[in-house]
Amino acid sequence: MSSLSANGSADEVDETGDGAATATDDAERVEDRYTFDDLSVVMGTYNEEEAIGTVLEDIDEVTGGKAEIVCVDGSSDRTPEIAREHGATVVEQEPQGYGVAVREAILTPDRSVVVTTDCDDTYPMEALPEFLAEINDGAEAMPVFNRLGNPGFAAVASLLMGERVHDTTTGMRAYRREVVEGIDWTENTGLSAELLIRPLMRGYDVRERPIHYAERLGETKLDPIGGGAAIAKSIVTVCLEEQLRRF
Ligand SMILES: Nc1nc2c(ncn2[C@@H]2O[C@H](COP(=O)(O)OP(=O)(O)OP(=O)(O)O)[C@@H](O)[C@H]2O)c(=O)[nH]1
Ligand SMILES: [Mg+2]
Repeated sequence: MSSLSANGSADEVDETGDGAATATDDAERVEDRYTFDDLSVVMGTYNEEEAIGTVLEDIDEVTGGKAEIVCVDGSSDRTPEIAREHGATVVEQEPQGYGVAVREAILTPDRSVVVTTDCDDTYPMEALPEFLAEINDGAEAMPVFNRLGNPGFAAVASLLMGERVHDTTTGMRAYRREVVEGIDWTENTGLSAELLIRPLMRGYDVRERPIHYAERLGETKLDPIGGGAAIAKSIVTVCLEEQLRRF
């Protein structure tokens, strides 16, 4: 995809069952490459005691302990204690849905690059170096859109946006902080779709990369019917809002 606007580029990375993204604003190109010292890995955590130790250990191992980790937690189990034992910053919050937690998680740290993920061991933390490389590449190169993977809502979103994407709902993405902070977000369950669609439709460089998606540890927090309907509604609403914004 190559729709560009004055504000530059965002990139996104994807995967094979769920996607992953990066958002970069090349209006303000960076000379130095970002490193793991510039990276915050953030997530909502809601009764994930089965998975959180593994997830946080993987992040530490892959980034040499350099990435900052932020968990916005609504748990009644031992999740927050385990997170603190692993050195993560824990923000306590009543459980109010995925997007409310992830919004807080994105806005809590102030490092230049933020990666969102789930705390259920579904996403491969080994992909973090590649995500960071894409952010660095996107900050330095011409905006490009690479398409890989193939999810469900993507077809509808692609039609509405006029740009083909393959996964609108992935929880694993990398963004340039100034991009996510420069846009008003409104969705909750559909936040992942919104965080893809708005930057893409504003001309940011969004890239998809294939990653492996593992079976979840612990129980889902998403109601498949209600959650699916909420995501579909978010996709349609956000796409229409962004189309109207162009006029
Ligand atoms: N703090 C907080 N975290 C939440 C809430 N809802 C979901 N999460 C977390 O957000 C992430 C995504 O939730 P999941 O249950 O994995 O949803 P999903 O990825 O759509 O579905 P599955 O992985 O298939 O179960 C997980 O780390 C959850 O613990 C919430 O209300 N509050
Ligand atoms: Mg999940």
